[in-house]
Amino acid sequence: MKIDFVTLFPETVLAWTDFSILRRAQDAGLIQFGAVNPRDFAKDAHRTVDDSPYGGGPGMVMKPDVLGEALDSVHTEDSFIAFTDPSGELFSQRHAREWSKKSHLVLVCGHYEGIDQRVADEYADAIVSIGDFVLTGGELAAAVIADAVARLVPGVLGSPESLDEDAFADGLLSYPQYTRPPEWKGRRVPEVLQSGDHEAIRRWRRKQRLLATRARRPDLFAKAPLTDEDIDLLRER
Ligand code: JFT
Repeated sequence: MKIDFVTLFPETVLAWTDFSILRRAQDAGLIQFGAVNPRDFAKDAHRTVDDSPYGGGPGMVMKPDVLGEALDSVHTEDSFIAFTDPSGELFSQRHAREWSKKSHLVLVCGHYEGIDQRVADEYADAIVSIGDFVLTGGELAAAVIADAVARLVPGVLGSPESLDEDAFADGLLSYPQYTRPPEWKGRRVPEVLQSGDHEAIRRWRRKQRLLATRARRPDLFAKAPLTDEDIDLLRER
């Protein structure tokens, strides 16, 4: 799989894909990241990429001609082109799962007040926001999306079992994790995790996931399909 960013700040965005797990995934040939800079497609000596908005208002808007040429240089028939935008639909684990199956993902990061609407009208397969808060540009949002997608590409994570217990894998939050030492600042690791009783551990973890989801994310809990065992676990004291 290849993920290309269209961004005025290619080094900044690629810094987030070039360490740790995603660095190893690239070295192993599982995934490639690239970036094209719209400024390289500017037509004037000042390499202008933005202009003032029609109709007036604050700030600058990214020019469609320059951004269009940048996109034409990177996309193919097989590309899936996603724009980050604070007005986009909310990006979720469902998008991450779907997009991890694409052969070529192009993530368009705008800056300033935004991008001329005609660029998305012409090219966008999806327009997404990473959350209900406001950033200065699309770069951080695109890096977040690339990270969420790339870790789902087969082989990128060492063991595929670790995906099953991700928050959201089955609509529940994750259980709490502990490692040595068994006591720290007077706080003890739950006894059951040191018991070696794998069935008891499985039940404890499932219960923790149910309780955490009910307490912190009632929206997810309301949608979660509960088994008979789940009902029993929630009835226990
Ligand atoms: C912000 C963004 C996302 C996402 C793309 C582009 C320009 C700056 C801006 C800020 C406020 C209003 C434009 C972007 C985001 C998010 C994404 C751009 N800006 N208009 N902010 N917050 N969750 N995804 Cl292009």
